Amino acid sequence: MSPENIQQLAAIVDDAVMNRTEIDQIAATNPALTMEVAYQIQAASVARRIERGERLVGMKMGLTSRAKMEQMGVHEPIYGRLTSSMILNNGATIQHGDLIHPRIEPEVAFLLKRDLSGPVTPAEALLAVEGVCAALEIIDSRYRDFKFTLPDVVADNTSAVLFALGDLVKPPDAVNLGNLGIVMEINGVAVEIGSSAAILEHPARSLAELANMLARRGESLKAGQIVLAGGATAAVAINPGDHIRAVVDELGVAEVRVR
Ligand code: OOG
Ligand code: MG
Repeated sequence: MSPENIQQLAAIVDDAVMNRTEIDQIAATNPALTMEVAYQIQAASVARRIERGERLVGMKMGLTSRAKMEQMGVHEPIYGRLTSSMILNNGATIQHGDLIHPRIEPEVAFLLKRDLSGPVTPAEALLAVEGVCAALEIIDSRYRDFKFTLPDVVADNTSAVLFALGDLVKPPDAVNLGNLGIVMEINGVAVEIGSSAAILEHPARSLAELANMLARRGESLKAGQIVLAGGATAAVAINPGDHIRAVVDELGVAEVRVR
């Protein structure tokens, strides 16, 4: 695909982000949309956000749990980029009307103290981690009916829109990171129950896989960045009036309210 085409498709997804409008899947009309091209479109669309003054604050993994893969019908981990405009304070209230068809999922986040370049093992990846915390990610695919192919969702920055981190940050070796119970509650009712073990069997594997996928494209993680390891359960649609809490064993709570 030509650089002009990549820029054009990046503008289409970026405009959909800005205008909160649904678009048709781009793979359907662009047979040349390989995964490689999809990551180039993602990078170009996020570059437009950076030009508007946003900062890159980290990266996210997606489709790292069986629950998420089955929900979306897509079966390979992917990554996306997190910018400063996506960060919510823990407990923040968001406006449902500002989003298209938002869903929420409980996650575990890493805060990096060192640069991290693949190839690395999960154990090596953990040495770059300062702390881990509970997180909630709100995803809002720009595609009609939240339906997409793998290259589509990569081009759409893996549906990223907003996320909140819990207040409690612990060193990774201070918690049983490979098997933390996770409950997502909406208005006091447990709607999803899972474990950090669902995230590629251990969240450190997700972090290492991210570094390794980035290395194949000549990129790396940087000290100070946030990494979302991927939803541990299926994502759930949110509605005005909802109060959502991700309660993670040993790591406390990340929460968001919807107006
Ligand atoms: C793609 C984003 C997946 C996760 O944690 O698995 C994701 C989607 O489901 O729309 O963020
Ligand atoms: Mg996610």
